[in-house]
Amino acid sequence: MNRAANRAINRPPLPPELIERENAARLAALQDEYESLARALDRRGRSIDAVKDKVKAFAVAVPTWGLGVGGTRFAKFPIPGEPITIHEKLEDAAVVNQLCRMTPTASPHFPWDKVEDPAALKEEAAELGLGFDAVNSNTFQDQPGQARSYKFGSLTHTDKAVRDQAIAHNIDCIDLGVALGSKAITVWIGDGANFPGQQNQTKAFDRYLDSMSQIYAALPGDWRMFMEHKLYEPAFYTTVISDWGTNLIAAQQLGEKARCLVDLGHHAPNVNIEQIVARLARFGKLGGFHFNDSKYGDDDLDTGSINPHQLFLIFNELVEAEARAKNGANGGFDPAYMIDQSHNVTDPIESLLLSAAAIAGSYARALLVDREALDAHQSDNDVVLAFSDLRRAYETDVAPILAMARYELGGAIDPIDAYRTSEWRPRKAQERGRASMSAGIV
Ligand code: AOS
Ligand code: ZN
Ligand code: ZN
Repeated sequence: MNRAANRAINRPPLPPELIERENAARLAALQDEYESLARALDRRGRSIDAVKDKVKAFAVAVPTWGLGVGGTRFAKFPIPGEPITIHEKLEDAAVVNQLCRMTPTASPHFPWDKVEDPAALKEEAAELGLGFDAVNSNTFQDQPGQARSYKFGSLTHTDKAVRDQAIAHNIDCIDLGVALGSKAITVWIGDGANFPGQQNQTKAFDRYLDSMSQIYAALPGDWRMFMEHKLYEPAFYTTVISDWGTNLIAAQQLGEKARCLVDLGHHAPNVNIEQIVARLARFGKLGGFHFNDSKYGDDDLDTGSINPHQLFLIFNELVEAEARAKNGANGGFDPAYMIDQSHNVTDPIESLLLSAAAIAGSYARALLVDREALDAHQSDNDVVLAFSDLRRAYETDVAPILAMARYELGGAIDPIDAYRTSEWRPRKAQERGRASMSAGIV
């Protein structure tokens, strides 16, 4: 799906010889496993090389805020050598991409990642083989020196002066994004209320539409606006953009460039997220994803760590939508894939490597579904065979496909092992020499 051109890495953060050495020790075993899987898939009428080629063209963006160690609202436990500045975060993002070759872009967050010279930052990222994905605005917390507070809302605040400040920030983010080569802005607001009666729900939504239409008007022609809904938190009684229905209404009002972004942790428990994906895709309003996983709420756990089957079923809908788009329906299909995780107990680089593999693995499994057969079983109402088609794809171990894709793109056959051998983090602990004690929640 939406890989930006596979960029050359002029300034590789890890020595390429290290990856080559690591790969040499694993190549024979990988070839053996790949060929064995190829034969098994061949018997099912599936081409392993076709799936591998699609995986090689797949990309997902890493969040700059996910490269530092995250936390909960109770605490954060920093690790030595974690990146703090945007420059260090880009370096770590480049490590992830050098090893897995499917994360060629970073999604920045402002004002956290703001620099004086965005053109220079773009250049710096390009040297590391990175581009910039959607820019993220932040009106869910107050910044030092900020004139007006977002305590009672930002884009939906009752005071026009606060709304204007939030609108101006979003437009500022678009300008920064243009300088960085980004093509989209993601807007998530925490606006809402903690008490019944605190907020007029209709007026708040109207103010949202009005503010967003002003931001929309500032979008360059080839840009998109991703709007992220979330059921609750930080507002615990009512949230202005609480669910995909509200989000879709807003996106439809705003216009063609406005799309809904699905963060996997932003739904009520047991909601059928793959159904939401199918609906949004069908009507050309699926902007993209924030991948993560959750057990209870917006836990921001590693993608696929809790509910890998749900992730597979989401990709099943995406592959279906992609095929439909190829046949000319829906006017094209290229949702933006981003990770949005908080790495509280792991090295973020390792979590991002595992998550990228979980995401691409779900895509690969979904590609293994025999869609013609599935369609026939559905038409015949043959429940067991239809379900079995999905189950067989889901149960396929696609690890050799992912490893071969990484290898052929110049990445590591075993990224975690190569990363640990590189001793990147201990080296950065020496060089960067301090741990971040900034607030926990991201
Ligand atoms: C918040 O819950 C959302 O998931 C946003 O995507 C947010 O901007 C991101 O988590 C960074 O704080
Ligand atoms: Zn998110
Ligand atoms: Zn979230």
